[in-house]
Amino acid sequence: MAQAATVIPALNERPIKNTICLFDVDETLTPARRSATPEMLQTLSALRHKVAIGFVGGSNLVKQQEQLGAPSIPVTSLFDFCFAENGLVAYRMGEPLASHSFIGWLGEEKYKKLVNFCLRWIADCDEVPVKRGTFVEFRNGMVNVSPVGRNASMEERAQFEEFDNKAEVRKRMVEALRKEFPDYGLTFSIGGKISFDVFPRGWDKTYCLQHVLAEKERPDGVDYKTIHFFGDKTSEGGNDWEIFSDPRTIGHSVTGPEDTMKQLKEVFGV
Ligand code: M1P
Repeated sequence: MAQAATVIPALNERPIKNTICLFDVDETLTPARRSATPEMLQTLSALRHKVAIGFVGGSNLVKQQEQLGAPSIPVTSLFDFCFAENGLVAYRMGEPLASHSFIGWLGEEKYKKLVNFCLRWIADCDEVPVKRGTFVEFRNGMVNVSPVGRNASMEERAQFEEFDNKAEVRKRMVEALRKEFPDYGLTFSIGGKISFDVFPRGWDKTYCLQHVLAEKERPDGVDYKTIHFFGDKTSEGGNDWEIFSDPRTIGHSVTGPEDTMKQLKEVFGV
């Protein structure tokens, strides 16, 4: 993919005009928290010769670099558009775009109350099988909250996921947060396996579309009239739902990376 990236056509010279494909990351391009396969990277490279491509993930760019890039290959060189944290952190052709911050939007006082409530709730929740570290991960565009902690190992992640499928700790915690902070204007989104994301209403994955649609304002910019989105959490309540069902996109629901490749072959012949 890195070699092919050096010869890709300019955005306004891609053979299939005015078209972009956006992808969720976990369980769409890669298994959750794991790396993309060489086959997937090859498919994306072939696709990039036909249309513009981008990813839009809830995680931060560091994790997307680990999953999609390589030590010597920046992920920002592999996609035309990289939208980390739902597009709150955005790169276009390797260059950063303007970003907005969660803390700037919410303010320190409200943020402190929110975090204190989360930490108390987790401390009082005895049923979680094990607790590790980093129960609240502060990101630029959101906060990620995990009752087991983001330091959990792969095995502990799987254990928590199985436990939470029955216990619904995250679901109950989100209900408690909604009740406690009804006037904060926040969305709570259970998109992964051990955590949930907290961000201002509207800062879901549709946030990234403003960057895509702003392309036409650039000199020689492309007016993206066809925006495909591929994701696995496309049912209502999933963190792909809003962008999947947005009238500006054509949504594709996938069951995993293999299915994404299958659908790309059907639609684009790559
Ligand atoms: O991309 C989906 C989610 O992936 C992670 O969730 P978890 O660690 O719970 O599986 C997080 O990075 C989360 O922010 C993200 O939405």
